[in-house]
Amino acid sequence: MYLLYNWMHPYAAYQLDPFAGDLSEDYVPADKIPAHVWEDRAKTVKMAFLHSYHGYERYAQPHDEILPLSNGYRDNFNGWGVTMYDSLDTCILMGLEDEYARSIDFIARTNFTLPEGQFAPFFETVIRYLGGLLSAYALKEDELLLRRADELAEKLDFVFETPTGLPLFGVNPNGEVVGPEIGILAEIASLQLEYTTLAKFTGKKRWWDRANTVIQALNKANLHRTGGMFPIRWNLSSAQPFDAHLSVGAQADSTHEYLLKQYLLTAQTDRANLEMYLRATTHIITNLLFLSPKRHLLYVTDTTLSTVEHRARPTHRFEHLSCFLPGLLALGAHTLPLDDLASLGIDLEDLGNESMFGKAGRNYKLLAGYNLKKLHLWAAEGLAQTCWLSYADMPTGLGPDEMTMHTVGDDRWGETVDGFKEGAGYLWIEAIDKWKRSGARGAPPGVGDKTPVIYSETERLRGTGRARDYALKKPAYLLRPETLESLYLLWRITGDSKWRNRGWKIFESIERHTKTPYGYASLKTVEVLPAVKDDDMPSYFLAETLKYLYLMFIDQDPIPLDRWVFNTEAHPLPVFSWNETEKDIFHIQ
Ligand code: DMJ
Repeated sequence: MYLLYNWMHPYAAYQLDPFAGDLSEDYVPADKIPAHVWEDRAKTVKMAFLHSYHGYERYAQPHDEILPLSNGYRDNFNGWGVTMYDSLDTCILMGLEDEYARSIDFIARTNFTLPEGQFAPFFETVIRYLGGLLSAYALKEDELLLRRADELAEKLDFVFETPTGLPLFGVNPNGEVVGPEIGILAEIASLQLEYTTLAKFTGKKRWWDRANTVIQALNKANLHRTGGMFPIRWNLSSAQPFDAHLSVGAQADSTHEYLLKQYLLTAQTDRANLEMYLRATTHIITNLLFLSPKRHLLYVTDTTLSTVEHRARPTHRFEHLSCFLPGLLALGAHTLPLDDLASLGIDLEDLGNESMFGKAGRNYKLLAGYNLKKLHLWAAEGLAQTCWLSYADMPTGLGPDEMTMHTVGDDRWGETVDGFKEGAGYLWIEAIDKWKRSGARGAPPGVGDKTPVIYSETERLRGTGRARDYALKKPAYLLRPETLESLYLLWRITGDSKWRNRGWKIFESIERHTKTPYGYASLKTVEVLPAVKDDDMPSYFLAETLKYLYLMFIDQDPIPLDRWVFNTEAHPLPVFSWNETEKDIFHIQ
């Protein structure tokens, strides 16, 4: 046992794991760490979960979230106890029977109503409540959970009463709805996994129809201006894009994520989703990935289309939310025959030719000449490396919510840039092309380990540090899961234990800097020691952050990636087996 805890008082006596080393190097190579140490690490994460869940139960239940500094509570997601619903499957996976049993009592009594004039946000309610119930049902087969999931979907169903079937922002279970005519991508189209699973479990085809209507409408829209990728804003009356703002971060992320995952959930039969995923990733890889000038950090940013010049401009923002992308790309590279799309009858060039997407069509041709499996995996590793460094570069060991990446000059996308010389900003795909042509071997630019850069206090105070290649735009640490989610997937997929060890280092920083007597708290900034806490512990910390950590450290994998698909709130849902019931409900081409 390498960790010393005072179990009676979980806030006290935390001692560093001697195998972890410091943040800058793999002190003890991760694969030399004995299995029993990983077991102990998993147990420590379980203790962290219990600490925060007990704090919630004691001071906040049946409200939504605990305020971990003041031991107060808040009702920010309908007031039905979102932390409880979001934590159900984590309790099951960790074997916490008592906690699970106590929450079931509450769940049986939730009435899913709201006072007049208040509205449940459709997206958040689906990913947290519905996703939580369905996942717990899949793991535990307790009929109550499915009944409640079905009831909840009935109460939300009014949101679909739009001319196109794209959902409105919010709903009161009494039938009132609310929301602008222009909807947000992540909010209107991150329902496929939950509604498909609900249809499968209940045998009600209408739930599948709800989700399929949405994604088919998006699939038929005119995506000429965005090269086949879905932009953020959509007109709910016409089901056409309202802007050409492209992102994998806030307001967009989970819709792109669900394209691959819906294909996997349906046992690789929902081909329309696979094609949409290939279009999205082709555009992301050729247009949204950049390298920073000095350290060659690979990052993904968002682009807007200038109405005057009709050219896409990168913002060079890099959001923590986007750090799910490396994990998704790795999952795609692991599960799809990306190096042999012909075996699926798919030709990348045909998926996005110039007649469909104008100039952007050329990118499909360009990527068709690559080994896509390798390319996606390189992108995954390079992006995960940058996400990890955004933690390792900080004195707290925790990553900021948003960075602005340094660039040199006005390096607009699509312009040819000039090689690898120091200071040249360039698009990643151009750098890879040059790397390929030069006959170089090994990992391409942006992929591979790099040394963390921690600024001195003087550099921080004077703002003189340039070596990191980025500035902090939103310095807060919000206990988010995305980086750990990607480290977890990369560990499971590549088997390289450096990802697992980095997960542990992040956990140590969480433990050291965010723990309070009642739970764990977000930080106002990742750059200042001693860390300054905020009175906030989002439910996703229990649903996602701690779950991915736990799954990363346990030896047996209870959620194999070929049998389960995680929804965007980390609730695992089972892949189809195509039994008779499933065949009756779904007619997927
Ligand atoms: C989670 O609620 C989900 O992962 C969502 O898709 C986006 N962000 C938060 C956590 O950061």
